[in-house]
Amino acid sequence: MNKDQLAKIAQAMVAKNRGLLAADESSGTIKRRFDTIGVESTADSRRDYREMMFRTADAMKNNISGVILYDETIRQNAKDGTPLVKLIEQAGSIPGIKVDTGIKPLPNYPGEVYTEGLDGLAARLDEYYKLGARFAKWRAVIDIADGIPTYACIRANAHALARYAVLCQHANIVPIIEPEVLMDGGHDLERCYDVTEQVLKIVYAELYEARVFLEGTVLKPNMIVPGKKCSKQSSPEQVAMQTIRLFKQTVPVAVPGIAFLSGGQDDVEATANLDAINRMGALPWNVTFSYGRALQAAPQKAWSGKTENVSDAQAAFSHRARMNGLATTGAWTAEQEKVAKAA
Ligand code: 5MM
Repeated sequence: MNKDQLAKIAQAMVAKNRGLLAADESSGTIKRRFDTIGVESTADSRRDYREMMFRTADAMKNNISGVILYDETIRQNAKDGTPLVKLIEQAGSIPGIKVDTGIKPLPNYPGEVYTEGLDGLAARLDEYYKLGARFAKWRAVIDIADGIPTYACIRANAHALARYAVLCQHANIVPIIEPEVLMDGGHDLERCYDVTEQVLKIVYAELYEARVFLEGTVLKPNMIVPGKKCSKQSSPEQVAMQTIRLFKQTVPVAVPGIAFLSGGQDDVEATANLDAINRMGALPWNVTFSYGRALQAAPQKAWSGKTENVSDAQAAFSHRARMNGLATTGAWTAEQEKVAKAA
């Protein structure tokens, strides 16, 4: 294990003004996204769409520190034959790879799920390293509802995250630790706080027991937000205050950075919340984004599968990447969104 290399990559992933593009939608998820814009999901259409983003020079150079790829994408070439991984590297961004194989129902625990993918992972990581991946992602999913999550579910998922992290580091790949507490329900902000607190405490206990090198990791958590169906929604300042209050109690300062997921927040909301978090004063970690939907919704719609829409789609991607880049230093304002729209 090369600890210096791991620490250097982890720091680069969370550098100021930049963040991660989560483009690792599995085939089922990208098909659902394409269905909404009337595009058939084929290997070529998925390639064209992702190539459009990776060739958005200003966004990739200035605001995207790394891209999380799916197994199919890390092996694909652009239309002109250049490997997609090379496009990312040429822009000065870091290629990464999703290595979990998805969620399955957790036996004996109705309504709860467990993330799979540890079998054969060491060999897959060695191959991904050769293909250019320098970091990886594994997502654990924790739902909130009556009687859940259970301790058993959190513990099983945290244990898998720790096993994955160790294997990554032995392959010289930085593990992104993603324990996502879903925001789908009707729960309030306080309940999100309590569940995320339990999850983060158990995750860091498991990482400690597995002897994970924390300086060579990046945390990808949810923000502390009320469920989407909760009648009482929160302002960015409330979200920021509770998120930072909790993270100061649960995330060791040895962790170089926190890259939030958007989790179903709309794109401007995800930017405003990240910005408010970065206005909370000096923080012990760099705090940035690892957004999927909140970075891609606008360019996806603008693209809609048509070559003639590529420059509009790239402009939309560029804009969202720049807004989120500003939010990593607390320099975003709602005004900048309006100015860009008017232009
Ligand atoms: C891009 O979506 C990722 C892959 O999801 P599936 O395995 O379900 O296809 C997802 O893990 C994503 O990286 C995170 O949830 C963050 O994305 P959002 O859209 O929540 O920012």
